[in-house]
Amino acid sequence: MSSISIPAEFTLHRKNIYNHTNANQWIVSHARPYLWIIVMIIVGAIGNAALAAYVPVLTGDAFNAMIQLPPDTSVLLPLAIIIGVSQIIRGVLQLGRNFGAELMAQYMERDIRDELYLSLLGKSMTFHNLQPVGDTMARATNDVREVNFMFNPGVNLVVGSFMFIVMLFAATPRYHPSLLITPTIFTIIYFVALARYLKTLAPITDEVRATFGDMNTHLSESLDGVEVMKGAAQEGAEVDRFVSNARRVRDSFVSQGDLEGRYIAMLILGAAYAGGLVHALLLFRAGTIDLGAVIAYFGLLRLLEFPTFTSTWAYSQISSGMSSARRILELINMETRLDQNASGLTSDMRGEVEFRGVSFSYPAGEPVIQDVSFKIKQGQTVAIVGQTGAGKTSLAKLINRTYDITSGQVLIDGVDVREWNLAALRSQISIIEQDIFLFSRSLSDNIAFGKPSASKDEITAASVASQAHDFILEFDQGYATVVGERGVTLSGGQRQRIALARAFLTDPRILVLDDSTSAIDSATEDKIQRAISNAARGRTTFIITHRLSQIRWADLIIVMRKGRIAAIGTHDELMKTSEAYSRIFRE
Ligand code: M5T
Ligand code: MG
Repeated sequence: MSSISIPAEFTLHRKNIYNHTNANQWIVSHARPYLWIIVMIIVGAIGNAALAAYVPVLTGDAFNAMIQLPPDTSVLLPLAIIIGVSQIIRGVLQLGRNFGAELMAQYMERDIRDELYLSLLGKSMTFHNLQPVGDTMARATNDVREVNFMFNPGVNLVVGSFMFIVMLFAATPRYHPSLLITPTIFTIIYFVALARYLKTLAPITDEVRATFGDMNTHLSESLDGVEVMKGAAQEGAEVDRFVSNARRVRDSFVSQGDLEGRYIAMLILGAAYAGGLVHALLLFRAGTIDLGAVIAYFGLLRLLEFPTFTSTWAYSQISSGMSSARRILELINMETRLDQNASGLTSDMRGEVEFRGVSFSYPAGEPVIQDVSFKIKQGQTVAIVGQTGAGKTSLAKLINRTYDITSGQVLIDGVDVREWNLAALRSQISIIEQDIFLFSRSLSDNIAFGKPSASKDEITAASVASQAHDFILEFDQGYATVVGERGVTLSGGQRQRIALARAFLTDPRILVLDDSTSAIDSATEDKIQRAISNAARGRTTFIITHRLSQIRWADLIIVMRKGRIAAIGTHDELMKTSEAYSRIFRE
């Protein structure tokens, strides 16, 4: 149970992170810190069951006292008091058992959710690009919940009701050892039936959890793409797809219910009552036991009701919980290609970038970057141009190891990026993405995202430099305006300036600006232009752009075509040598 790092970009130093591939062991490891609660549950369950068995025993004694001649009524009051007091104590123990189980279930839910969340944050972009968000959400919410239910009511009732069987076995020999026959036969059939039931149940609960994940995937995708869907008037078709997914979830739930319904435990309970009573009466007729014993024994047999009743659904709760645990663990253990290289280089960057024969392809895809080589000095500004799909964005993402290259070398300050400590590498490189994501938090929080400790003045200064200050003040709430609330969404140009403000704050040595947005009015264009040249000052800057005004000023221009460098040089050189480049400017 040591805290071993799970395969992740960032080593997550936390307790409660386990290195397991087996879901049973994983759950046990998670339960181990709460041993004291388990003890509490077991003590509560034993006490509760023992006191439940005490009632029929006392009833039998009372009965015997009453039928003797003359009846001995003096024992009745003390017996009544003992029963009353014992049942109050039983209530307390039951409370302890239920409370312990609930506590445990909630602790487990929290720990597992923490572990899952941390592991998700630690995974590479390759993982996140391939893993559907809806399915991940289903695992992080519903499946984690199922693990909670597995402990309460699942394990709680299983432990509680098992103790009832134990107490039946403990109390019965008091009357006659042969009376154990019925409980023994019952228990054997009960566990055999249970084992078969659980075996058929496991694939069905797996199916229930999986179809639920699929439904969620579809739901989250259609909500993400709701604009596209409405634009194409495809609501009808999407609803149909959703309904068919929902039907599959329903079908799998129904087959689970069907199986639960056919479980024979209730039937064998009836048989046990009948068999046990006949047996006791035979012993009575033979004079082996007295009438009080018959009454007490029949009362004791009724202890089987609790395990029978709970077994129809408490075990399927555990089965669901284990299916969910397997799904969560599967997600946690999904491999990520990057490693954080904790012992790698952590020094301050100067910002020299070199590509040496770099090729790259997305997993199971065609190469999107092929044999790219170039070298950039510290502080230079580089423009990357080329048609859509030429690989500009992909190229930029190789610099901070969002993706790892397939072959060749990317060097920063002469050191292969894979030799750098990943956190050091990424914290000194800022990539402003093509579509800029803003969190549903205040504008100042969004700006300070990479540097939460930034003071108000720093945030304002960064916004002024990135030309965002003016439009931010136009909002009623200014910097406190929450994005995504009350209709506040930002335009592409505004988002870009927020992102630039972020970059000013973190002050990276290398800045990559993926600015493929084209049409912007000239006033804004001018502002963004000014913001960008502010940002480029004093650091190595890559600008991916279609804007001629930006290209012209670059120290170096890389023209990409189909993943390769079609031309490279300064504006003046390329105007002379590159037909493709000069054509851009003639159009
Ligand atoms: C280059 C493919 C894409 C294109 C090529 C992001 C991404 C891209 N691709 C994938 O297969 N998987 C991915 O996750 O790679 O794409 P790009 O680098 O995004 O091109 P670009 O930035 O030059 O284009 P644009 O439109 O942003 O100017 O074949 O299918
Ligand atoms: Mg792009």
